[in-house]
Order: sequence, then structure tokens, then C-alpha cells
Amino acid sequence: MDEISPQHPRAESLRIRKRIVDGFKLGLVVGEGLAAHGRGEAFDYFLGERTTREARKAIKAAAALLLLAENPVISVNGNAAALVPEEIVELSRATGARIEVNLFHGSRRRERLIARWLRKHGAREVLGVDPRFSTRIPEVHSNRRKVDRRGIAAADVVVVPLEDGDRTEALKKMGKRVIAIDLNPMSRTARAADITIVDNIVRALPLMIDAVRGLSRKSRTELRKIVEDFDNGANLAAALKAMRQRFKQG
Ligand code: PTJ
Repeated sequence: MDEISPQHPRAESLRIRKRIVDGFKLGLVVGEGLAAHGRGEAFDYFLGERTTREARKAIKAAAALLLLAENPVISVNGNAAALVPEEIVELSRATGARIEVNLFHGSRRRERLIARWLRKHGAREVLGVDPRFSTRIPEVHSNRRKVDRRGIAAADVVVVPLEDGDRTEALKKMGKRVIAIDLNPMSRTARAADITIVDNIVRALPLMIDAVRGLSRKSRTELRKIVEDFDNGANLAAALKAMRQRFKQG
């Protein structure tokens, strides 16, 4: 593809799109992932392609919850791997969260490719690829049911970027806390999660890393208060309102 001119009015959006297309060419992203990205772009456009106040609140609560967690895990699909590999590794380092590849469109080859890609970007350990540790969550009715015994199966807090499905409900039934990153505030995942960050993952993850660093000296009591004060339903309603506001402005 031609170089994206920095003068192009949609340069940033085109740069992000290129990352997904490159990920597709490398075999990390499935064709459906390109469509999912397009849906995300539309919601991001409604948001004004910026991190809203509501998203910042959710990011802070998510950072606090990750710092409180005993066994946090970041679940990674093809899109997340293509868009933010370094940031996933950085967040994992800052929080001690383990990284697990978990795919909707299951493929052993793609699992291995994504794991290798994450290692190339600094990950020391990537779960979800060794069949010896593979187990199933019976409540999930897609390939996402296949999880790692050392990872999602044992986790108390799971970060689930970019998905819409039944997995969050299932993880909740298993007693886990879920942090979703999803530009669609109406998705099932967004509604079922404990904390939903309605923002583009490319903006949200660097802010999460900063928030974790900023909160790392807080006491557990202070962190718990941040999590308890966060109301996901109200935050989602405010995110939708911010989108409606943009429509009104025309
Ligand atoms: O790699 P796999 O096999 O696990 O498949 C990954 C996809 C994304 C194809 C799969 O999880 C899927 O089909 O997802 P959905 O159901 O299309 O949901 C994707 C959600 O992510 C939608 O609500 C989008 O609005 C949202 N989304 C897309 N791009 C971004 C995003 N949210 C945040 N940041 C983005 N960049």
C-alpha cells in the first residue's frame, strides 16, 4: 500500500486500518476480523475518535481491578494481536497479568502465529497454545470455550478486548470479573462485563498502562474504593449519550 500522507484528514484511522490489513496478510487476523474492525470504525466515528471522560473513568477502574487481582489474564484474539501487540505485553508486565490466545474462529496454526507474534513483541510467556493445558468452559458455545488451565480457567479477572458474544456471561457465571474493551456500548459483552471501556483499543491500552503505573502505590483499600464506585450501567449510558450528542451536532 502507498504511504499514508500525514496531511490526510483521516490519516490516523487509515494507519490503524493498515495494521489490521497487515495482520490479515500475516495470517493473524481472519476475514471476519476485517468486518469487525469496520464496525468498530463506525462506532469510533460516532465517538469522535477520542477517549471520552466515561472511557477514562472505566480505564481507571479497570487499572485498579487489575492491580487488585490475584490471577489476572489478558485474552488475545487476532485483531487485538495485530493492533496492539507491544501494549498487550506492556500491560501484562505492569500488572503481572498472563497473556492467553483465545480465538473465536479457532485454528491451531493461527494460535501459534499469534503466540509467536506476541513473543516477537516481547512476551515471555503466551498461554492458550499448549494442548497439554487445554480445557473447556462448558457454558461457552463457540471455540472460545477452549481455554488454558493455567490462564483463563484459573483467572479471577479477565480482560476481553474486541468481542461480542456469550463468553463474558459465562465467565461471570464462573465467578470471574471481566474487563471489556469494546467500541460498541450496546454489545452483549459490553453489557455483561463488570467494567467496559468504550474506546478504541489503540487509545485505551496505552492509557491503561499509564493508569496502572499511576495507581500502583495506592493501598488495596483505595483501589477497592475506585472499583466499587464504578457503575458500568451508568457509564455505558453516558457513552451512548456522548454518541447521540455527536449526531445532534451533525
Ligand atoms: O481472532 P478471532 O477468531 O478471535 O476473531 C476476532 C473477531 C473480532 C473477528 C471476533 O471476536 C468477532 O467476530 O467479534 P465481533 O462479534 O464482531 O465483535 C467485535 C467488537 O469489537 C464489535 O463490537 C466492534 O465494535 C468492536 N471493535 C472493533 N474494532 C475495535 C473494537 N473495539 C475497540 N477497539 C477496536 N479497534
